[in-house]
Amino acid sequence: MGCLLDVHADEARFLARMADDIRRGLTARRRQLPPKYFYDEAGSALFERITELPEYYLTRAEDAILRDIAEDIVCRLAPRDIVELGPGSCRKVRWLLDALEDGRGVRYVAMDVGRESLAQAVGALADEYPQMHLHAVVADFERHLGCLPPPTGRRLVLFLGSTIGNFDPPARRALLAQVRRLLDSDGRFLLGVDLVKDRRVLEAAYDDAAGVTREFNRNILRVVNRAVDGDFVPDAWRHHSFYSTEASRIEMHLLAAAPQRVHLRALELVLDFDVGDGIWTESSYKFTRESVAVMLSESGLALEEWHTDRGGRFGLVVARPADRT
Ligand code: SAH
Ligand code: AVI
Repeated sequence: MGCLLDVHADEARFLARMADDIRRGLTARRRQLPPKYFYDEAGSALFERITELPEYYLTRAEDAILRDIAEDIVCRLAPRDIVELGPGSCRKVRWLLDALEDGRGVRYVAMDVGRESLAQAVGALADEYPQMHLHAVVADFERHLGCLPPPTGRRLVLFLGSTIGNFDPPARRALLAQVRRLLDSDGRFLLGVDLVKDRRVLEAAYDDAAGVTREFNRNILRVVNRAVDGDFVPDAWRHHSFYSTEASRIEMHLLAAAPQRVHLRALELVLDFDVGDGIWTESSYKFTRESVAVMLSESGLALEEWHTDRGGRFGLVVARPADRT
Protein backbone atom coordinates (compact mmCIF):
# COMPACT_ATOMS: atom_id res chain seq x y z
CA MET A 1 0.00 0.00 0.00
CA GLY A 2 3.08 2.16 0.28
CA CYS A 3 4.74 4.35 2.78
CA LEU A 4 4.14 8.01 3.61
CA LEU A 5 6.79 10.23 5.20
CA ASP A 6 5.58 13.30 7.11
CA VAL A 7 7.92 15.82 8.66
CA HIS A 8 6.18 17.88 11.32
CA ALA A 9 9.23 19.51 12.75
CA ASP A 10 11.08 21.00 9.79
CA GLU A 11 14.84 20.94 10.20
CA ALA A 12 15.20 24.70 10.81
CA ARG A 13 12.51 24.79 13.50
CA PHE A 14 13.81 21.64 15.13
CA LEU A 15 17.33 23.14 15.26
CA ALA A 16 16.04 26.44 16.67
CA ARG A 17 14.21 24.59 19.45
CA MET A 18 17.26 22.46 20.12
CA ALA A 19 19.41 25.60 20.42
CA ASP A 20 16.92 27.07 22.94
CA ASP A 21 16.89 23.83 24.94
CA ILE A 22 20.70 23.71 24.94
CA ARG A 23 20.98 27.32 26.12
CA ARG A 24 18.38 26.82 28.86
CA GLY A 25 19.85 23.49 29.96
CA LEU A 26 23.51 24.47 30.03
CA THR A 27 22.95 27.82 31.76
CA ALA A 28 20.71 26.35 34.48
CA ARG A 29 22.05 26.06 38.02
CA ARG A 30 22.03 22.28 37.57
CA ARG A 31 23.30 21.82 34.02
CA GLN A 32 21.29 19.39 31.93
CA LEU A 33 20.41 18.32 28.39
CA PRO A 34 17.12 16.73 27.24
CA PRO A 35 17.64 13.03 26.39
CA LYS A 36 15.68 13.27 23.15
CA TYR A 37 18.84 14.80 21.65
CA PHE A 38 20.75 11.53 22.02
CA TYR A 39 19.17 10.18 18.86
CA ASP A 40 21.02 11.54 15.86
CA GLU A 41 22.12 8.85 13.39
CA ALA A 42 25.14 7.83 15.49
CA GLY A 43 23.12 7.96 18.75
CA SER A 44 20.37 5.75 17.31
CA ALA A 45 23.00 3.25 16.15
CA LEU A 46 24.64 3.30 19.61
CA PHE A 47 21.26 2.70 21.21
CA GLU A 48 20.75 -0.34 18.97
CA ARG A 49 24.12 -1.67 20.17
CA ILE A 50 23.02 -1.09 23.79
CA THR A 51 19.96 -3.27 23.21
CA GLU A 52 22.29 -6.17 22.40
CA LEU A 53 24.54 -5.82 25.44
CA PRO A 54 24.47 -8.65 27.99
CA GLU A 55 23.87 -6.13 30.80
CA TYR A 56 20.96 -4.34 29.08
CA TYR A 57 18.20 -6.85 29.75
CA LEU A 58 15.31 -4.44 29.00
CA THR A 59 14.94 -5.08 25.27
CA ARG A 60 15.20 -8.86 25.53
CA ALA A 61 12.73 -8.98 28.44
CA GLU A 62 10.14 -6.83 26.67
CA ASP A 63 10.64 -8.75 23.45
CA ALA A 64 9.93 -12.02 25.29
CA ILE A 65 6.67 -10.65 26.71
CA LEU A 66 5.57 -9.33 23.33
CA ARG A 67 6.36 -12.64 21.67
CA ASP A 68 4.15 -14.40 24.24
CA ILE A 69 1.15 -12.08 24.19
CA ALA A 70 1.10 -10.54 20.69
CA GLU A 71 -1.29 -13.05 19.18
CA ASP A 72 -3.76 -12.86 22.04
CA ILE A 73 -3.68 -9.03 22.11
CA VAL A 74 -4.16 -8.73 18.37
CA CYS A 75 -6.95 -11.29 18.39
CA ARG A 76 -8.86 -9.57 21.19
CA LEU A 77 -8.24 -5.93 20.29
CA ALA A 78 -8.34 -6.31 16.50
CA PRO A 79 -6.51 -3.00 15.97
CA ARG A 80 -6.91 -1.23 12.63
CA ASP A 81 -4.80 1.80 13.47
CA ILE A 82 -1.51 1.18 15.28
CA VAL A 83 0.37 4.28 16.42
CA GLU A 84 3.85 3.92 17.89
CA LEU A 85 5.70 6.63 19.81
CA GLY A 86 9.49 6.49 19.63
CA PRO A 87 9.70 3.17 17.74
CA GLY A 88 13.47 3.39 17.08
CA SER A 89 14.26 0.50 14.75
CA CYS A 90 10.54 -0.59 14.60
CA ARG A 91 11.69 -4.07 15.59
CA LYS A 92 9.19 -4.81 18.35
CA VAL A 93 6.04 -3.90 16.44
CA ARG A 94 6.75 -6.83 14.12
CA TRP A 95 5.44 -9.20 16.79
CA LEU A 96 2.05 -7.50 16.49
CA LEU A 97 2.09 -7.05 12.72
CA ASP A 98 2.98 -10.72 12.26
CA ALA A 99 0.06 -11.69 14.48
CA LEU A 100 -2.48 -9.83 12.32
CA GLU A 101 -4.45 -12.37 10.37
CA ASP A 102 -5.02 -9.91 7.58
CA GLY A 103 -2.99 -6.72 7.63
CA ARG A 104 -4.79 -5.35 4.59
CA GLY A 105 -6.06 -1.87 5.30
CA VAL A 106 -4.41 -1.73 8.71
CA ARG A 107 -2.43 1.46 9.26
CA TYR A 108 0.81 1.76 11.21
CA VAL A 109 1.91 5.29 12.14
CA ALA A 110 5.39 5.67 13.67
CA MET A 111 6.40 8.98 15.28
CA ASP A 112 10.03 9.59 16.16
CA VAL A 113 12.51 12.50 16.30
CA GLY A 114 15.25 10.28 14.87
CA ARG A 115 14.86 11.37 11.25
CA GLU A 116 17.40 9.07 9.56
CA SER A 117 16.68 5.98 11.61
CA LEU A 118 12.89 6.36 11.26
CA ALA A 119 12.95 6.66 7.49
CA GLN A 120 15.19 3.60 7.30
CA ALA A 121 13.11 1.55 9.78
CA VAL A 122 9.74 2.28 8.16
CA GLY A 123 11.25 1.80 4.70
CA ALA A 124 12.25 -1.74 5.75
CA LEU A 125 8.71 -2.41 7.03
CA ALA A 126 7.30 -1.32 3.67
CA ASP A 127 9.20 -4.16 2.00
CA GLU A 128 7.99 -6.73 4.53
CA TYR A 129 4.36 -5.62 4.90
CA PRO A 130 3.35 -4.35 1.44
CA GLN A 131 -0.36 -4.82 2.21
CA MET A 132 -0.37 -2.25 5.06
CA HIS A 133 -0.58 1.54 5.15
CA LEU A 134 2.67 2.74 6.69
CA HIS A 135 3.16 6.29 7.82
CA ALA A 136 6.41 7.65 9.25
CA VAL A 137 6.08 10.94 11.12
CA VAL A 138 9.29 12.76 12.01
CA ALA A 139 8.16 14.79 15.00
CA ASP A 140 8.50 15.37 18.72
CA PHE A 141 5.74 13.41 20.41
CA GLU A 142 5.69 15.88 23.30
CA ARG A 143 4.63 18.61 20.85
CA HIS A 144 3.01 17.02 17.84
CA LEU A 145 0.66 14.27 18.98
CA GLY A 146 -2.24 16.55 18.09
CA CYS A 147 -1.08 16.50 14.44
CA LEU A 148 -1.66 12.76 14.03
CA PRO A 149 -4.20 11.85 11.37
CA PRO A 150 -7.62 10.81 12.79
CA PRO A 151 -8.07 7.11 13.60
CA THR A 152 -8.99 4.82 10.72
CA GLY A 153 -10.52 2.26 13.08
CA ARG A 154 -9.85 0.76 16.47
CA ARG A 155 -6.64 2.36 17.67
CA LEU A 156 -3.76 0.80 19.58
CA VAL A 157 -1.05 3.19 20.79
CA LEU A 158 2.35 1.65 21.57
CA PHE A 159 4.97 3.21 23.79
CA LEU A 160 7.62 0.57 24.33
CA GLY A 161 11.11 0.18 25.70
CA SER A 162 10.40 2.09 28.96
CA THR A 163 10.93 5.38 27.11
CA ILE A 164 8.21 6.72 29.47
CA GLY A 165 10.90 6.36 32.16
CA ASN A 166 12.96 9.09 30.48
CA PHE A 167 10.35 11.69 31.49
CA ASP A 168 10.02 13.29 34.90
CA PRO A 169 6.60 12.92 36.57
CA PRO A 170 5.08 16.26 35.38
CA ALA A 171 6.25 15.68 31.77
CA ARG A 172 4.99 12.12 31.70
CA ARG A 173 1.61 13.14 33.14
CA ALA A 174 1.28 15.67 30.31
CA LEU A 175 2.40 13.14 27.68
CA LEU A 176 0.06 10.39 28.92
CA ALA A 177 -2.85 12.85 29.02
CA GLN A 178 -2.17 13.51 25.32
CA VAL A 179 -2.08 9.76 24.65
CA ARG A 180 -5.45 9.51 26.39
CA ARG A 181 -6.85 12.05 23.91
CA LEU A 182 -5.79 9.82 21.01
CA LEU A 183 -8.06 7.03 22.21
CA ASP A 184 -11.76 6.44 21.69
CA SER A 185 -13.55 4.19 24.18
CA ASP A 186 -12.45 1.05 22.30
CA GLY A 187 -8.85 2.25 21.90
CA ARG A 188 -6.03 0.77 23.96
CA PHE A 189 -2.53 1.75 25.05
CA LEU A 190 0.36 -0.73 25.28
CA LEU A 191 3.07 0.63 27.56
CA GLY A 192 6.46 -0.94 28.36
CA VAL A 193 7.98 -0.16 31.77
CA ASP A 194 11.22 -1.24 33.37
CA LEU A 195 10.69 -2.48 36.93
CA VAL A 196 12.40 -1.68 40.23
CA LYS A 197 14.96 -4.37 41.06
CA ASP A 198 18.36 -5.03 42.63
CA ARG A 199 20.46 -1.89 42.16
CA ARG A 200 23.45 -3.90 40.92
CA VAL A 201 21.44 -5.22 37.98
CA LEU A 202 20.15 -1.72 37.20
CA GLU A 203 23.52 -0.04 37.51
CA ALA A 204 25.23 -2.63 35.29
CA ALA A 205 22.59 -2.04 32.58
CA TYR A 206 23.61 1.64 32.43
CA ASP A 207 27.39 1.17 32.74
CA ASP A 208 28.29 -1.80 30.56
CA ALA A 209 31.73 -3.37 30.50
CA ALA A 210 32.23 -2.64 26.78
CA GLY A 211 31.65 1.11 27.29
CA VAL A 212 28.84 1.43 24.72
CA THR A 213 26.59 3.34 27.14
CA ARG A 214 29.51 5.69 27.88
CA GLU A 215 29.81 6.42 24.15
CA PHE A 216 26.03 6.85 23.83
CA ASN A 217 26.16 9.37 26.69
CA ARG A 218 29.14 11.28 25.26
CA ASN A 219 27.53 11.37 21.82
CA ILE A 220 25.07 14.02 23.03
CA LEU A 221 28.04 16.43 23.17
CA ARG A 222 28.68 15.82 19.46
CA VAL A 223 25.03 16.58 18.78
CA VAL A 224 25.39 19.84 20.75
CA ASN A 225 28.61 20.75 18.91
CA ARG A 226 26.87 20.34 15.57
CA ALA A 227 23.70 22.16 16.61
CA VAL A 228 25.31 25.28 18.09
CA ASP A 229 28.84 25.27 16.69
CA GLY A 230 30.37 24.08 19.94
CA ASP A 231 33.77 22.70 20.87
CA PHE A 232 32.99 20.13 23.56
CA VAL A 233 35.64 17.38 23.57
CA PRO A 234 33.56 14.25 24.28
CA ASP A 235 36.58 12.22 25.44
CA ALA A 236 37.22 14.80 28.17
CA TRP A 237 33.96 13.74 29.89
CA ARG A 238 33.43 10.76 32.19
CA HIS A 239 30.26 8.69 32.06
CA HIS A 240 28.64 8.56 35.51
CA SER A 241 25.42 6.69 36.24
CA PHE A 242 23.83 5.45 39.45
CA TYR A 243 20.50 4.28 40.84
CA SER A 244 18.66 6.55 43.28
CA THR A 245 16.42 4.35 45.43
CA GLU A 246 14.62 7.42 46.75
CA ALA A 247 13.62 8.62 43.29
CA SER A 248 13.39 5.11 41.72
CA ARG A 249 15.53 6.20 38.83
CA ILE A 250 18.87 5.70 37.13
CA GLU A 251 20.56 9.05 36.65
CA MET A 252 23.05 9.44 33.85
CA HIS A 253 25.56 12.32 33.96
CA LEU A 254 28.68 13.48 32.16
CA LEU A 255 31.43 14.72 34.49
CA ALA A 256 34.32 16.93 33.35
CA ALA A 257 37.53 14.88 33.60
CA ALA A 258 39.65 18.06 33.57
CA PRO A 259 38.98 21.80 33.88
CA GLN A 260 37.72 23.08 30.56
CA ARG A 261 36.29 26.07 28.74
CA VAL A 262 33.64 25.34 26.11
CA HIS A 263 32.51 27.78 23.42
CA LEU A 264 29.03 27.50 21.93
CA ARG A 265 29.56 30.01 19.16
CA ALA A 266 26.05 30.03 17.70
CA LEU A 267 24.72 30.88 21.18
CA GLU A 268 27.54 33.35 21.93
CA LEU A 269 28.08 31.40 25.13
CA VAL A 270 31.27 30.46 26.97
CA LEU A 271 31.01 27.84 29.71
CA ASP A 272 33.67 26.97 32.29
CA PHE A 273 33.76 23.57 33.96
CA ASP A 274 35.91 22.46 36.91
CA VAL A 275 36.97 18.84 37.34
CA GLY A 276 33.90 16.84 38.37
CA ASP A 277 31.35 19.42 37.21
CA GLY A 278 28.44 17.62 35.67
CA ILE A 279 25.77 17.71 32.99
CA TRP A 280 22.69 15.62 33.75
CA THR A 281 21.80 13.89 30.49
CA GLU A 282 19.12 11.34 31.34
CA SER A 283 16.84 9.93 34.01
CA SER A 284 15.46 6.45 33.58
CA TYR A 285 12.64 5.86 36.06
CA LYS A 286 11.84 2.35 37.27
CA PHE A 287 8.31 1.29 38.18
CA THR A 288 6.14 -1.16 40.09
CA ARG A 289 2.66 -2.32 39.14
CA GLU A 290 1.29 0.07 41.77
CA SER A 291 3.27 3.08 40.58
CA VAL A 292 2.20 2.38 36.99
CA ALA A 293 -1.48 2.20 38.00
CA VAL A 294 -1.16 5.55 39.79
CA MET A 295 0.74 7.15 36.88
CA LEU A 296 -1.95 6.02 34.41
CA SER A 297 -4.86 7.12 36.58
CA GLU A 298 -3.35 10.62 36.92
CA SER A 299 -3.75 10.98 33.15
CA GLY A 300 -7.22 9.49 32.68
CA LEU A 301 -6.07 5.97 31.86
CA ALA A 302 -6.72 2.69 33.69
CA LEU A 303 -4.53 -0.39 33.94
CA GLU A 304 -6.41 -3.27 32.30
CA GLU A 305 -3.75 -5.99 31.98
CA TRP A 306 -0.30 -6.48 33.48
CA HIS A 307 2.27 -8.82 31.94
CA THR A 308 5.87 -9.42 32.98
CA ASP A 309 8.71 -11.56 31.68
CA ARG A 310 9.59 -14.73 33.58
CA GLY A 311 12.28 -12.96 35.56
CA GLY A 312 9.85 -10.19 36.62
CA ARG A 313 12.26 -7.58 35.28
CA PHE A 314 10.04 -5.75 32.83
CA GLY A 315 6.32 -4.93 32.63
CA LEU A 316 4.01 -4.58 29.66
CA VAL A 317 0.72 -2.90 30.43
CA VAL A 318 -2.53 -2.71 28.50
CA ALA A 319 -4.38 0.45 29.52
CA ARG A 320 -7.77 1.83 28.51
CA PRO A 321 -9.42 5.23 28.83
CA ALA A 322 -10.52 5.46 32.47
CA ASP A 323 -13.75 7.37 32.19
CA ARG A 324 -15.32 5.23 29.49
CA THR A 325 -16.02 1.52 29.35
N1 SAH B 1 10.92 1.90 21.31
C1 SAH B 1 12.24 1.44 20.89
C2 SAH B 1 13.29 2.57 20.92
C3 SAH B 1 13.58 3.15 22.28
S1 SAH B 1 14.85 4.41 22.17
C4 SAH B 1 12.65 0.28 21.74
O1 SAH B 1 11.89 -0.08 22.62
O2 SAH B 1 13.73 -0.27 21.51
C5 SAH B 1 13.85 5.85 22.35
C6 SAH B 1 13.26 6.29 21.02
O3 SAH B 1 12.35 7.37 21.27
C7 SAH B 1 14.31 6.81 20.04
O4 SAH B 1 14.05 6.29 18.76
C8 SAH B 1 14.12 8.33 20.08
O5 SAH B 1 14.47 8.96 18.86
C9 SAH B 1 12.64 8.46 20.40
N2 SAH B 1 12.30 9.68 21.12
C10 SAH B 1 12.78 10.10 22.32
N3 SAH B 1 12.18 11.27 22.68
C11 SAH B 1 11.32 11.58 21.68
C12 SAH B 1 10.41 12.65 21.46
N4 SAH B 1 10.27 13.64 22.35
N5 SAH B 1 9.66 12.65 20.34
C13 SAH B 1 9.79 11.65 19.42
N6 SAH B 1 10.64 10.60 19.56
C14 SAH B 1 11.39 10.58 20.68
C1 AVI C 1 15.25 4.73 25.48
N1 AVI C 1 15.44 4.61 26.90
C2 AVI C 1 14.29 3.94 27.53
C3 AVI C 1 16.73 3.99 27.30
C4 AVI C 1 16.75 3.79 28.83
O1 AVI C 1 17.00 2.67 29.24
O2 AVI C 1 16.47 4.75 29.56
C5 AVI C 1 17.90 4.85 26.87
C6 AVI C 1 19.21 4.40 27.43
N2 AVI C 1 20.00 5.15 28.17
C7 AVI C 1 21.06 4.44 28.51
N3 AVI C 1 20.92 3.23 28.05
C8 AVI C 1 19.79 3.17 27.34
